[in-house]
Amino acid sequence: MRHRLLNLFTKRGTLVEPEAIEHMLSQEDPMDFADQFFSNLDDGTFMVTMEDVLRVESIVREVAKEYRTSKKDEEIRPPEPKKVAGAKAKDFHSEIEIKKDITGNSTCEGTIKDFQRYFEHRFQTLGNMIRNRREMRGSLQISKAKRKMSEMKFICIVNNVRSTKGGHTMIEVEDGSDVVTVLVPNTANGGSNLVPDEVIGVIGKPGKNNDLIIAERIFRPDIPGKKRFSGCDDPISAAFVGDIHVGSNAFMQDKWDKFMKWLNNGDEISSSIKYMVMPGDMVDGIGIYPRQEEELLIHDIYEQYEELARLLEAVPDHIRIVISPGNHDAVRPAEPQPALPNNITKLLPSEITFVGNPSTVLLHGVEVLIYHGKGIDDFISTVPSLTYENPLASMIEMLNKRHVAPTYGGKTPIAPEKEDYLIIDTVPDIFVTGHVHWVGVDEYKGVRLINASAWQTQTAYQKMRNIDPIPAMVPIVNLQTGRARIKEF
Ligand code: D5M
Ligand code: FE
Ligand code: ZN
Repeated sequence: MRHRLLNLFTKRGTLVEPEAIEHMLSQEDPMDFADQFFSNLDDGTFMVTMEDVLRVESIVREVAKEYRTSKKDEEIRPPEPKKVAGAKAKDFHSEIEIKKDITGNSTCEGTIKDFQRYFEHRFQTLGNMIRNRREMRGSLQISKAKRKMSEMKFICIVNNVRSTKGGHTMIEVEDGSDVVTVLVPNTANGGSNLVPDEVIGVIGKPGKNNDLIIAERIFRPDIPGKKRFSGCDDPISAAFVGDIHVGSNAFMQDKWDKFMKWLNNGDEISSSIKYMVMPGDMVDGIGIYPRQEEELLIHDIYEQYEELARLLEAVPDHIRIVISPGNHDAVRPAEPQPALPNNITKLLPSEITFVGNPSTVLLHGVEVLIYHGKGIDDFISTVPSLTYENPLASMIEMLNKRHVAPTYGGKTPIAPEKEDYLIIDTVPDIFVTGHVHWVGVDEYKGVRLINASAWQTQTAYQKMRNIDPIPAMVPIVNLQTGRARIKEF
């Protein structure tokens, strides 16, 4: 049976993850399952993953369910009119499911053992993703690869990165078996944008001595193929509202009021909004940067959140709010950050869903990866081609490396939890960040990328650092179609 199944994939020229094959084999009728699977799979899928199988399986199940219920209904009563034309977000129930979140699962004490376990988990998880790439088949441990006289492949974690005078890159890497230096010529495929502590695959050949390897290709876990947007059935949308910075004297009250007015007596778009996702920096906080007190209007952290509560009361009741914290919020700065604590959330409207940073939530079944975006600061300071002018390019790097903040000891403080919650282990439909006070929407391999603007004008501190914000903008994504737009206030 396994053979027949594998043959099907070979005929289509598609690769398949071992896990996905096992799952198919566990079905009642694997060949029938495979037929249904292929008829629901995007053309051009290069590598079939477990995720693809589960996604198609759920589509098939939904269709079957719909077919069954519609059959039954016809016998009893005429079909109901479809709720689409003129339907508003308030006509639909909200469906929020938290898929991944550190909140309540934090165990780390920061011991040496914690660090070992943390990096071990990162290396295993991302290493397995890379191992599944056809090109990386036949990977060896570094200790064995070092002894090869011809082409070799291995999977490793990058210890450090430096540029050579000739414009090439020299990295030191390890995999638990050994450490080796790899020269990455500027012509090597995938060789740019290397950062410390990321997990990569290397294809290379021996250099002049056993302790140097010359890379020909560098592999990243990336997103194999293209994600199909798993749109919901209802004609609703989600708005992304970042970096409010309540308490700052640069908070834009007038623009916020304009936004609330539009939400309350709005047009077709505003009345389609069912969810408001808020990726951090809800308040300005206290003592976050030097001489911040000179730029504060509210000097008490609790009063800042009380003022936030007043602002959020203007949001129509049928809109469900999801809040995750940022580096200005009242929770530990080390990532993953747990959700805001009780003494803060009790000040805020009770229907809000509080999650950690980063976290993955399903809104009406649409998978949203929420990350404040502190990791963008590290990407920009370590990779020359990445800038604050286009932070979406840094988000693409995160998806490529399947990690939101790989570099330990940079600008982003990281807590070594048992598992690496900063890994992007499943491919989201929407990936949202804030932090850089910029706005934009884009798409990478089927994933909607959003940067969620801010509600703070340029502060004196930002002026000094040459940060020019694009505030008072609201990206909105239609959760049925995936279409994104930006509303300006
Ligand atoms: O971030 C506001 C802006 O400041 C945003 O564009 C990122 C930038 N920023 C914040 N921290 C740093 C560091 N450490 N280096 C460089 N740029 C930074 P906010 O989090 O609202 O203060
Ligand atoms: Fe901010
Ligand atoms: Zn921030």
